[in-house]
Order: sequence, then C-alpha cells, then structure tokens
Amino acid sequence: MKLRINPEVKKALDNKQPVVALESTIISHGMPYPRNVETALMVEKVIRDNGVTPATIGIIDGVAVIGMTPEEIEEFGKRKGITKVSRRDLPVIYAKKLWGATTVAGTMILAHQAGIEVFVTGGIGGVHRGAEKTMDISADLQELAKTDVSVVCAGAKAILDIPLTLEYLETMGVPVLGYQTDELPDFYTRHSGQKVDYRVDSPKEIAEIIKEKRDNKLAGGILITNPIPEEYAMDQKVIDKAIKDALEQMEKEGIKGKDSTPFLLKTIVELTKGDSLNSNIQLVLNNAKLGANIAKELSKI
Ligand code: PSU
Ligand code: MN
Repeated sequence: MKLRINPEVKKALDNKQPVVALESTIISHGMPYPRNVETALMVEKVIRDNGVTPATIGIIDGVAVIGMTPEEIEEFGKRKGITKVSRRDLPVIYAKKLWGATTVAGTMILAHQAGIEVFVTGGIGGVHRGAEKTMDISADLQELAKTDVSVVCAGAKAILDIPLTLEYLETMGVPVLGYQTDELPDFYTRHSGQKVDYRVDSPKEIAEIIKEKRDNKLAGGILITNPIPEEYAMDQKVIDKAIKDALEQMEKEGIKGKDSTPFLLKTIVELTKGDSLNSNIQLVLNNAKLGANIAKELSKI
C-alpha cells in the first residue's frame, strides 16, 4: 500500500486523536471552481474548529494522499482531466501514476487503509432512476456493505431513486441512521417521505453504534443521514422541476455511467441559477460539524 499520510494526520492517528476523512470527487467533479476549493477549505476549517483533524483524500501521480495540503486542494479544484476514482479505478490509476479524485467508495477504501473511521461528504451515490433498465447503481452502496467506515451525508442525492436505494442498503446490511429525524433527508430538502431504520439524537449515540459494529466484527459502514438546515433547504417544487429537466437533458445528450452524477449536479446548478450549489455547500458544512463530533465521541470510548 502506497499511502502518503500527512504528518498532522499521522500524528493524530498515532495519538488516537479524532480524524475525519473527506473526499475529492466533490471538489473536482461535484462543484465548479473556485467555490469547490473554497468549500473544501471551509469544510476542513469547520472540522478543525471542532477540535478534529481533517484528512482530504485523493490520488496524486498514482500515490494515495491522506490529508492534502491547501495547495493540493486548490490544484484538485482547478486541474482538468482528473479521473473520478471508485474501487474499480484504483489499480489502474496507481499503475498509470495518474491523478484521481476519490468518490465515496474510493475514499472509504483509503480512509480504512489509513485507519480513519469517520468520513464526511454531501450525498452518497445510489440506485439511479431507471436503474431497472440501465443497472446504474453506484459502487458506493457495495462499499458501504464491506468497508468499515461510517459516512455522514445529507441523504442520497435527490437525483436518485430513493426507495430503491434504501432497499439496496437493506439487502447489503447497511444501517441507515437519521440524525434527529425519523425520515431520510433528501439532500437539497429535509424530507423524502421515506423512513430511516433508526433515529439517533446525539453524536455519542452514533459513536456507540459504530463501536458496537466494530467490536462485533460486523463488516461494513454505517450511513448517518443529516438533514440540511431548514434555512438552506430548497423549495421542493423548484428542485423537483430542476431534477426532472436535468434528467431529460441527460437522456437527450446520451450521458451515462460515471459521467451521470457530475452532469446532473452541474445541470441542476445551472437550472437553479446557483441555488442548488448554495444548498449543497451548506449541507456539507453541516455534515462536517456532525462528523467531527462523532469522531470526537468515538475517540473517547
Ligand atoms: N455528493 C455531492 N457531490 C458529489 C458526490 C457526492 O454532494 O459530487 C460524488 C461522490 O463522490 C459520490 C459520487 O461517491 O458523486 C457518486 O458517483 P456515482 O453515482 O457515479 O457512483
Ligand atoms: Mn453509476
């Protein structure tokens, strides 16, 4: 394993201090420059302000980096042609010595190898609408089933088929927790109409569940879903319409596979004149705070 662990992250891990992992696909494929970089740095700041060490993960010249520097984050935000890296891409990117932005799945693998148990993102990939025909199901779901990293998110992205995503997670044995909610949040909005498996009300309670999973050798992650703060949530009608239009445009342009999620996110930002980007940024910051507090509680028990 060729991991380049940032000295600050290494020190925290060696001293059993809390560390939170962050992904890089959200930087290079999820948001436009320069707000992607601003957001990534703000997320790190929120984590630090809560007394936890952030580790933004990505691949530079074929080397997995655990804890990028601000300069590297800037480069990830600007550089063209960085490969979006999920599990299947890792060996190729290493051998070809390329740059890779890690998805939820890719980041979980590397976080686990580095010994990081908590990971914060915006939304996970899931079962796409129309998957009964396209079979487009994110590798994030398989990863949650086997890799021991807990993921804090604002629900599965609303562009997905949420009920099918929940069914898939159930089949794969992934616990889905709702933070201070009984309902699965819907990324841009607080409500999806779908129930979560369990409601949890404090970071401590979540840390105890993570510990039980670890102690009982139940492989895989836990999905912690955290609703976007009310003041930043989008109008349901506006976002529903934007998603519908973006999906139609995707179909027309024949966009498929790994390009789907970046295309949809970008088109929705355009259609909502930037409103969805603002919501996306706020929900990630909100997740960073929760993730940091979970990591802190976990380091105490
Ligand atoms: N959440 C966001 N923005 C993103 C993503 C998630 O707010 O860009 C990324 C994550 O990296 C996630 C990926 O793992 O989209 C899912 O891609 P796919 O559907 O191709 O597996
Ligand atoms: Mn896919």
